Amino acid sequence: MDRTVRVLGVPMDLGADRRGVDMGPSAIRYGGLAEQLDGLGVDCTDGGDLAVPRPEARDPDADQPRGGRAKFRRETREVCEDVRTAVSGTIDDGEFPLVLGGDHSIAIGTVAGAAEPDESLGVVWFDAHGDFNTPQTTPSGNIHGMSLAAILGKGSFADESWAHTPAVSEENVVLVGLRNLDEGERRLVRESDVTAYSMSDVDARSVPEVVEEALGIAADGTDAIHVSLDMDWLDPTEAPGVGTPVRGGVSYREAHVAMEYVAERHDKLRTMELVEVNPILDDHNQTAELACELAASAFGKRIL
Ligand code: NNH
Ligand code: MN
Ligand code: MN
Ligand code: MN
Repeated sequence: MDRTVRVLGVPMDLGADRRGVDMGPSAIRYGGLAEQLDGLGVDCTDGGDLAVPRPEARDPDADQPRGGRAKFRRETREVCEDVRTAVSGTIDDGEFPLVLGGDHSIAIGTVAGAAEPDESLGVVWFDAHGDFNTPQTTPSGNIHGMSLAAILGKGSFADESWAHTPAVSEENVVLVGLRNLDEGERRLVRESDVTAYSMSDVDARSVPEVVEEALGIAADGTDAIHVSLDMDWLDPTEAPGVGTPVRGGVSYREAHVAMEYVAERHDKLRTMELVEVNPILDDHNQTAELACELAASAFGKRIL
């Protein structure tokens, strides 16, 4: 890893029901992120945290899309526009943006910032969930369950230029490790041209095989790739500190192997984010520490 990593914290919890995920960036820093990267010889700077409004001070339904619900849409848009600016500025400075959430709605901003004009961007989305709801299908109104659909311009996101990023085409989007889909988003995933690997696929094959294929699809013909790691991708025994845990996730070692494959693609990797760490629900900061370790694997740490 020759580039300097710039850590960007986004203490965002407007996209999820459970408060606490806003403390994710602090917990990940406290979990030893800079030390892990320094130990690898990766230069690391800290860009600090972006400002996020407090939910109590806002009305979640103030600004709603037609025929649907997306709570705190206006605030999410403002935060994601700031994330976009911070990420694209980091890239312009020749550094590598490592974005810390916060809930997964921030991916809308990360991807918008990662996508240079006239380029194409592949995305690998490691998650128990599809994040493929639209304001029209969502059962919760929470934007963290819609972020990938937003990036792809599904439903009423088609008209929302802050969210829809045409540099990302479905053919180069891959979901890995799915095990919890709402009915409406399930249909959308199946009808779309994204590649989706469920946990059943991972079981039938293996993490190395599936992840290598996923990275290949994201990299195929694209200028760069973005890796989005929702910590609920892991089994809750390894990562209890997440807002919406789902049993049956990948193991500690499988997650590391996956990130080792990500490191093999460093020539193409443009941005990465670690999201959904909720220190209030965590056990002795174990999930945040694991996020740091996984970042180290993604930046080239090897056992031997
Ligand atoms: N699918 C649910 C929703 O739309 C939950 C999404 N929760 C996540 N996604 N953590 O990664 O609200
Ligand atoms: Mn730029
Ligand atoms: Mn997610
Ligand atoms: Mn998830």
